[in-house]
Amino acid sequence: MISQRPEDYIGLEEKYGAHNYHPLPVVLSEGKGCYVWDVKGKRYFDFLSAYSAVNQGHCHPKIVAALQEQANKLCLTSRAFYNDALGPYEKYMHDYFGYDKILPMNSGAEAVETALKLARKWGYLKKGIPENEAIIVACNGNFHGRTITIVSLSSDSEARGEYGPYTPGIEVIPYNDAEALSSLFEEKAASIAGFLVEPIQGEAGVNVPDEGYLKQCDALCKRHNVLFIADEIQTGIGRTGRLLCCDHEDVRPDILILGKALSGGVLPVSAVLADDEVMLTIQPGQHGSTFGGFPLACKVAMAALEVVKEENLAEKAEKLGKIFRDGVRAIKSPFIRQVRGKGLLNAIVIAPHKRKEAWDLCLEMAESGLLAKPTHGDIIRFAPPLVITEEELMDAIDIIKESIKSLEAAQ
Ligand code: IF1
Repeated sequence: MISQRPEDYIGLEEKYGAHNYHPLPVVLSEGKGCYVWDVKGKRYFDFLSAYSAVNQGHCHPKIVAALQEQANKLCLTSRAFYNDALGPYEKYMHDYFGYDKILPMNSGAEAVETALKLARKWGYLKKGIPENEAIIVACNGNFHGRTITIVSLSSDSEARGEYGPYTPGIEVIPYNDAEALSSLFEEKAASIAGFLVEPIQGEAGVNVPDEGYLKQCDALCKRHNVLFIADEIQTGIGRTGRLLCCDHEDVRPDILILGKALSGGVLPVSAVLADDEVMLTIQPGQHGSTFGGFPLACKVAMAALEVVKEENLAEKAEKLGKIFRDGVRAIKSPFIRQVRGKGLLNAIVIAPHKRKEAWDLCLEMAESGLLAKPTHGDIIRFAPPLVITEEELMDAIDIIKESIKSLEAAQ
């Protein structure tokens, strides 16, 4: 179909696709750097970055070249055989992140599931938790993916409703409350294998915990022999101004979960990193995936990580994030209740005004050439590719300001 009518594409999705999303009415057809273009050729700033999977910018030439070169050589062998891409990739990841080993997967949810399986295995084989009694602790407001075990951890009725029966062996505590973790450990540490946490809760609305929270939780985990499991799928790979969000507090997770921008937004790549004591609890035949760590993903991920280093994307996110928050905070409006975030993972909490809400503001900004989407109700996440320039960022802030002012004016 070659059509420049958005409604033609929307109609096809409506008729032939599952209705598991409610997208903004924009039909995209091209992406480059921090920009995307719709089927009519209109250009937008992309301030969602596919939920932080496109940190390196759309269609980064170095990453696309790596994909093209490998795609013409060898795409997939399965793990039934060795190949000449996986070992070098695994060493690259060892050198880059400083863990003994990596278990490569595809989607973020698969990596989270893998981390939970590793934690339970370690709990039984190393910590001596009685079989089938291991507990995983998660936080209220979490988002770790969409599988049945992961939604069993969720406190969001939208994400978990009507998917029961739920996986047992789960405790959920308040986020940003080390005391709650301490009390649970006092009561049940002997059966707890792991504590799973997002260093910043993305979906919950860019919930930034108090300074020191991660450090306190890590210390509690060490004291009670519980694995500290960091889900850095959204906050990792430079997004919050450091390579990993845990780096802001010098916390080294026992299990590190990566995804999204590990791939440069080109194909699904995720990974679980851990040291031998944890990683080697899984023996041959006890876990795997057809595409996990396939040659295409290995080459793409190495290129994606090289770009992060070569273009100093974490440092850029740190600098530009401060400029973004200061710029938006300077917009005086009854719409803006709070501006929060770290690096280039930010959010505006919208106070509904004259019956106009976050969704209306997103439609207004789309009209003016900036794409962002509300997360829960009244919170809009702003997460551009980390390759955005300061000048482009200032232009984007102007669009946000103009959109807010035009909504204020509207009755
Ligand atoms: C959707 C949310 C964001 C994640 C963290 C694991 C995963 C995600 C911290 C799973 C995925 C995506 C999923 C996508 C929308 C988006 C999302 F709104 F769903 F919650 F970013 F906040 N851990 N997040 O953020 O990774 O299996 O998707 O590769 O499901 O609607 P995945």
